[in-house]
Amino acid sequence: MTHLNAGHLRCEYQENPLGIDVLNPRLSWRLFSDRRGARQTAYRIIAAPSADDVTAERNLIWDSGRVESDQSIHVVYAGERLRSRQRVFWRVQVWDETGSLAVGPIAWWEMGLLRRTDWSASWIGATLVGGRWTTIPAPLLRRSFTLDAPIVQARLYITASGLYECTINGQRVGEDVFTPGWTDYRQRVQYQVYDVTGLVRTGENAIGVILGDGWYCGHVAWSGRQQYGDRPKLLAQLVVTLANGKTQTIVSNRSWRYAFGPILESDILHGESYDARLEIPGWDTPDFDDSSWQPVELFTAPDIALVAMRGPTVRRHEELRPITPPTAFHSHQTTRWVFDLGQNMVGRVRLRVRGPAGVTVTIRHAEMLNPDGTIYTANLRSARATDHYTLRGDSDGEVWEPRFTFHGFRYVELSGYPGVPDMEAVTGIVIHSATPPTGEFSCSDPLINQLQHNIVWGQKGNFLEVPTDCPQRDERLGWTGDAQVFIRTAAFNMHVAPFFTKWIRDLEDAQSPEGAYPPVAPLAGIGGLTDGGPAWADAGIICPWTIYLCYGDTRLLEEHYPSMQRFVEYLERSSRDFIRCYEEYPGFRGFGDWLALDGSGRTDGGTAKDLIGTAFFAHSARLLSRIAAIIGRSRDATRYRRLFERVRQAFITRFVTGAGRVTGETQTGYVLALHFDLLPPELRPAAADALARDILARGVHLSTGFVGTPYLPHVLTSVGRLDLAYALLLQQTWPSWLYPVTQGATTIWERWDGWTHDRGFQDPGMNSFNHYAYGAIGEWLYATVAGIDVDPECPGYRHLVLRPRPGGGLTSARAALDTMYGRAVSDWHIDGDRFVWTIVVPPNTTATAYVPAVEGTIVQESGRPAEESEGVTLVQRDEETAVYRVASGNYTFVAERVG
Ligand code: RAM
Repeated sequence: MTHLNAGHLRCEYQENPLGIDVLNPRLSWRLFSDRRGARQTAYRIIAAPSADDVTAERNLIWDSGRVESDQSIHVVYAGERLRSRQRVFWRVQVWDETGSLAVGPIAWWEMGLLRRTDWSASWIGATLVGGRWTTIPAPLLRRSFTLDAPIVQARLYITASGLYECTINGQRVGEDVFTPGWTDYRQRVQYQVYDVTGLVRTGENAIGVILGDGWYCGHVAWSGRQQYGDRPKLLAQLVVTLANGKTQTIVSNRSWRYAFGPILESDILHGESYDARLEIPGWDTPDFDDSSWQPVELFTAPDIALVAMRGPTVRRHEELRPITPPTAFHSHQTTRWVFDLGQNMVGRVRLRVRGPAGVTVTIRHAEMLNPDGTIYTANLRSARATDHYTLRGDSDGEVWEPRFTFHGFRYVELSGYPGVPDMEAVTGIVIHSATPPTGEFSCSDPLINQLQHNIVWGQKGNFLEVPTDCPQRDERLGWTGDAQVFIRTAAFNMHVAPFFTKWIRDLEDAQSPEGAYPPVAPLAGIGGLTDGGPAWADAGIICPWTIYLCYGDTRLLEEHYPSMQRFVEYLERSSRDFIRCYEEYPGFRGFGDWLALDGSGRTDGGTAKDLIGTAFFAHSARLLSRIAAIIGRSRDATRYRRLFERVRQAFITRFVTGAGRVTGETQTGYVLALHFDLLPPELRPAAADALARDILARGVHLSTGFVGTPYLPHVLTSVGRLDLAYALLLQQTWPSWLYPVTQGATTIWERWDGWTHDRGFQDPGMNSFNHYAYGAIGEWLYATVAGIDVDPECPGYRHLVLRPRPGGGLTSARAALDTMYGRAVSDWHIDGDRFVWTIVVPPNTTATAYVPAVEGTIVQESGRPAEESEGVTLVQRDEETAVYRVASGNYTFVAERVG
């Protein structure tokens, strides 16, 4: 009898991926067992051209043989060389420590088009180009085609410069939106692959594509349109395998025709205008007569990489309904109806309306309301964020949702609405990258639970194709600093490894020839700045490192290692005596401690830029040294370790007094010095005291910005001031995490004082109410309050550090996390004198469990002395904690004071 199961098969993080271009994909699986200590001792993987072949173990293209190993994630395929379009079926067999065998289900992956010559399609489009500030209608492209025999299978390989939405015989292909995604189109574009076997048929067929401007030629940030090219273009290749053994390929080429239809304008920042009277019924079906349409234009293929997707696509997710009936604002000309969806969200509105043909309903979007209840749009800057729908006049009503735009909003204003809209008139469609939820956090304090909710919604709203800063104004860029501070929190809330795998490549694409990483990736919309400066550019090291920690991904480190080296060498060259961004540095000295409130009104805070620069130089050098060691470059590891020591010494000499004071005496200065281990050990207590004093002197308030805030609670915890970390967390007056919560925020704000009860709105020139950076506190909630953390020596949660640190008067906290190995849980509550803690350690992992137990406390597990319990070994006991090594399984520890 075996209690072991194997399942959850993944290839390159994905379930049965269709269209990958990784030649030696990595395979992962999970073990399922209730038994304590369940772990893998050996595996065998077989792969074959069909599921039947796998079952019968014949025609194998790979048989790993039995491998004595506990590795169950990222096992590299080492079979026959993979070809374009090949589908591979695979299965894993797993042996556990009792010798039991489990056989997993059969999974597959399918290769995309690996060589340029696999593409016979041409780039096509329409004639209109518009201008830098002038938009164009969205062209419809189509052709009919005949399939001569019954169909076995059909695949669509498709991409665009711009955005596409494809239909075959009038039916939508897939559910993705904003495809093919955002990359630096001057260097690379992604294609998608769809199984369209069910959409094509023997005989006459039609394929239709609507092209949108998207990031390629629509407005990006405040820099106008046509950042990459002048108009949208399509590349599509439909490959149909017929029952007669032949393959028929339909490609985008000269034979297609185009026309303009109902989408008069569609722009990510400005919105979409749709005139339903201009719809062309049946345009994407075979019977349609397109003789009045224009032949498409043909374009030479751009000399860029055509790559399969690595990250998730963007999808439509949940739907939000108004929470109250709309409020009406009447003026002599029109009535404006304002709806409240109850949640600051990102996506768009589905409109329901009934009225005469030719009536136009205008939809505006806003995150906040003015004091008079009208919508507040000043913070959108130049983004119009307005959709228009002109009715066809259907007697039973019309439903419309825009295609190629998204907005950041909680409030929706309708004007021009015929009659009185009811609650059904508006539905919010939430849109973001398909990063499945992996984490849950909750505790006994409802305000902190709301904070966690706000962090998650900030992530949803800003993980749309790339990690952006904001989703509403004329910006929405992949700010590297923001991504770097939030990535760890993001990796708790959702499965973000593929999302960052893709974006880290964008970051490398954006690296300057000198080796600098930019402030935004993809690099667009911000003019010529190529060095993001301290804490922004360093995302190029911190992000791959964090994905390694959370998902055990060493390949990502290997792939980007040369780029990371170029960056650190750039820092060496551009610093002076190891001081980065020294005062006279001629280049960009960085954004400072962005939006900290200790800078006398300046947005870059009060912490010196050379201090921040040198601290991050040290940090990046040290991380690179660790990365080098992990991927087997021990000489480099030594070299970068020495570099770290030198930068550290320069930091001490330049910024630290003999009494442990850090120049400038800002909280962020102390936080960086302590967190990056830049101080002589004997000076740490003095520095920690100075930090604590400053917090207290401000009435238990932080003064940190984007750079210092994420590390602040960790630093306080590590220097023995958990009490202060909790006090800051629970602080309700601004600046604090909970102040916006007490003001009804449903997302994280860009600024501590985005709105205050005494001053109202901050400068509308930069005041987003959906900005995840300060949401980086989420990591501390999971890792310290609830107590689930990684062990850097055993990344990917192969060994978990379970260490809840109760405090702040909380009586319970719980976190759950879907790791690569399965679900981990840490769930504690205080019950009188008892600390009750339930943990789940996934199969094939181990954990170190720290039970808070002061001297004189006895610790039991499932009703017996913990150290006698199965799967539990006492490692250490001190005045505060009992530390156990724990095998996989479920446990309940109870610590109770005796006497
Ligand atoms: C603003 C945003 C963004 C930040 C940059 C420096 O555009 O606040 O989040 O990274 O400035």
